[in-house]
Amino acid sequence: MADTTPDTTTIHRAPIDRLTAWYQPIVDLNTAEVRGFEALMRIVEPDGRAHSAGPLIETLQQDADALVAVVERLMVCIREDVVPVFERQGDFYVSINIPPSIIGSGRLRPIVEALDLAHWGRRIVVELTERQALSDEGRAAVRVAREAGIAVAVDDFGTGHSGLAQIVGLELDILKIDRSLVTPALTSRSAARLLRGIVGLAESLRMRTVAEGVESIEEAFYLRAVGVDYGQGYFWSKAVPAAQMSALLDRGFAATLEWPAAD
Ligand code: G
Ligand code: MN
Repeated sequence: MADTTPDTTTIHRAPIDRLTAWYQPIVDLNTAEVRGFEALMRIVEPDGRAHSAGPLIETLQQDADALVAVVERLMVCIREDVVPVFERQGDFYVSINIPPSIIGSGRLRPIVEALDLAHWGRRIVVELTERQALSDEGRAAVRVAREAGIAVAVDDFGTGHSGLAQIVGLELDILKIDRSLVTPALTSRSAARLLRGIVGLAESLRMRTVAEGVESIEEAFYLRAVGVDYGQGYFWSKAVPAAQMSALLDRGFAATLEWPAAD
């Protein structure tokens, strides 16, 4: 009798091949220049509509080979979309979200080498969530990434219910402050103190700060005033297709440095 067991590799491969990276700008709060992009996976329909790849990737969590295929797809996008822009323009980076299990198990490095990305290491930043960074797997991933010359960012900082002391113990480059710490800081004195404390902590650890989920000019001005370095969020831009990256780098967001005049 013929074996009718579905081949899970082909089941998973088809949607993975339709994944593509879109890029959300990370903006210098002082100059309004674009300093980086976070690559976010999207599924683009034939009619051009794009939706998040989050739910698909969620279903693959237990399937290491499928996750590696997603990471491979992401790195191919980086190679095609971002390296030509790296070659043309200095001083910006791309950040990527990769499961720490894939990094720690040594399966990232061969992909990076096959795509000749190793020498761009300092301009490729791996984001690990606070929770991931503090797990055993996460610590191993931080070590492997740093050995490969890749920078590391803590994502969603403030949501991990973790000990600060442990974050301090890891050598990290960038602290991404979660939106849940940003929004209340404009209206609550204690939340504002907490935010200022985090900025001071990052400064003393020589970590750059990125505020996530910035949606209004009030938030952008406040974050600049308390010394946060960079911001990311709908206030400036959603993730855009690769073709728009160069224009954003050239143009920046200078208009957003001015408080709108009352009319
Ligand atoms: O935590 P992480 O950096 O992975 O989050 C990226 C996600 O945040 C993306 O799915 C993106 O669509 C979403 N996002 C980006 N900017 C904003 C914003 O300004 N507000 C909110 N609520 N979500 C945002
Ligand atoms: Mn992220």
